[in-house]
Amino acid sequence: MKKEKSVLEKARLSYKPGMPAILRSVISGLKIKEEKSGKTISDARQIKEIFPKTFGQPILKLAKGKGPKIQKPLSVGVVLSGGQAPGGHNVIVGISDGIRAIHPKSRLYGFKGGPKGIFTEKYVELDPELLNEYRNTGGFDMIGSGRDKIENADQLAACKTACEKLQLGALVIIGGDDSNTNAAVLAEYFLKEGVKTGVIGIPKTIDGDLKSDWIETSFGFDTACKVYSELIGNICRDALSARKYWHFIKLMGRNASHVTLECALATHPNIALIGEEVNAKKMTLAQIVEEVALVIKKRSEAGKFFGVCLVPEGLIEFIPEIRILIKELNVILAKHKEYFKTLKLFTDQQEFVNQKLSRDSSYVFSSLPAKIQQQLLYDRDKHGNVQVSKIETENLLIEQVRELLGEWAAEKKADSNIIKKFSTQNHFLGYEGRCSFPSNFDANYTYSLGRTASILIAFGKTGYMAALSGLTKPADKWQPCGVPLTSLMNMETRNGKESPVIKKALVNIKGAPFKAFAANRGIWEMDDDYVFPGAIQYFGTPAIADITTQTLVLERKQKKA
Ligand code: FBP
Repeated sequence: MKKEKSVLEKARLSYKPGMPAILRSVISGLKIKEEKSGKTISDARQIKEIFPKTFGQPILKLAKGKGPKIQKPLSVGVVLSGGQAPGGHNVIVGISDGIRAIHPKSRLYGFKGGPKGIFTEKYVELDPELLNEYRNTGGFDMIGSGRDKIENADQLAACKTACEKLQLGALVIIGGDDSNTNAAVLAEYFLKEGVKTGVIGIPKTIDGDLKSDWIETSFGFDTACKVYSELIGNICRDALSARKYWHFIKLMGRNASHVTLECALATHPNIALIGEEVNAKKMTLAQIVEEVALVIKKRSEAGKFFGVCLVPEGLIEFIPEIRILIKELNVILAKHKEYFKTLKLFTDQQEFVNQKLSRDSSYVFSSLPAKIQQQLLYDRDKHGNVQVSKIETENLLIEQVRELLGEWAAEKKADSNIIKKFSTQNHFLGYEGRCSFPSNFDANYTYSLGRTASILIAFGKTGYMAALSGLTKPADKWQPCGVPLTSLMNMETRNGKESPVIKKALVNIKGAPFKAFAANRGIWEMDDDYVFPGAIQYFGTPAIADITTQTLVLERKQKKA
């Protein structure tokens, strides 16, 4: 049965994504320039030891020149990994169009349900007709996604079998930092084993924390921030109209606070907490609570019993005492995984971890509300991360702020209205933004990433991430590149052991986006200077429909200066 399509979906299917002019050239008219050696971020010695074959590869830039004559069709596999991000389908469509432009008989296979699809050999052939149904759409439903890791010997060997059976010339892994770490591991393993499949990564995550000098942004960040900013703007206007609620809005972004920062720049809330600043200032939970309560007090003294406070979901891990607690819990839960599973009652779990935690952490743990304690004990994801989207940080803040305001009122440090009129609404904006139709920026970016990957594949590259630079320019001026995956890596403790991983790019508090925020937040605290971005525009003047994030614009400006 044919599925009903919305009016917008039908219109988006025929949108022609913008792409770098050079990607329109035939492959025989293209060459790859090697720019400079892609060094690792840090821990070069260990990374080189672990990745002897892919370490130290150069940065690649696509240029016009005499290119290869591809006589044989390409055979490529693709997998979506991790959380959804707008534009995933367009990457796949871009790869398909790209490899078919190189050779019309090329074939594309989609592994289903994430990396597990590779090692369990669950795949589907993606023909152009099927792909036409997904052009410029949101979601990952074409082939699904998953958070499985490709790390142990059996999984690596099973990937080898799958790729060899399908005679894949390349495998494209569309994912975040963890998934691209897997891509680096697989590329190295395939070279070591003499497998002919190259591995190419694509930078995906709404969190915006997979970036470097060469990877200007991850796809999905632009759209997700625009969706959240629209909703935050609407909430600001509601707060301003009703003048009776404080809205606490938790925003996705497992670690970094890029999403919160971008949404703050786009909407001017009264308060926006930035995890990286909390970390730099080594703020305790009590200090954060006091900072928020002071703004509420100042506004109430001006007769404003309403406001909007943005809370990044990763905040909790930036609070030094809680970060230490989480680290200890991660080790305890990894070490005693099987035993912990047998503890069915929360009180037993509480008692068990309290015995194992250090004295300080046990104190911090016990001082948290039971609900938060419970949420901190939820299963880690497949990469050993605490699932911050399940921790109700916004409610923790509301509870603790309410308590402090109550104390101030009781001690006559504040008018009693401060507590009487403290009425709150809590929100969590996360999943709402991950499967939206990609903005024009993301539709163009993802399609171009897919096309870039197809060129890297045709040139037989492996261990690279497809990238585009110059993203604040119109799409036809973007520069396609290849960035060595190992150049993005450092050593970190994961599941209690030192491992090579792609380093997360956190908010730089010396960077231009944070500085722009810090310069204005004092004004936004008291003045109701809210901005209402409205819904994403997919058609119309490029000045409205094609704009990208302030984060990208400010960062690029800073880089040029
Ligand atoms: P990726 O890093 O895989 O892109 O996922 C990011 C994210 O959307 C986070 O913002 C969020 O904390 C997490 O996924 C939620 O995970 P899940 O989809 O498993 O609930």
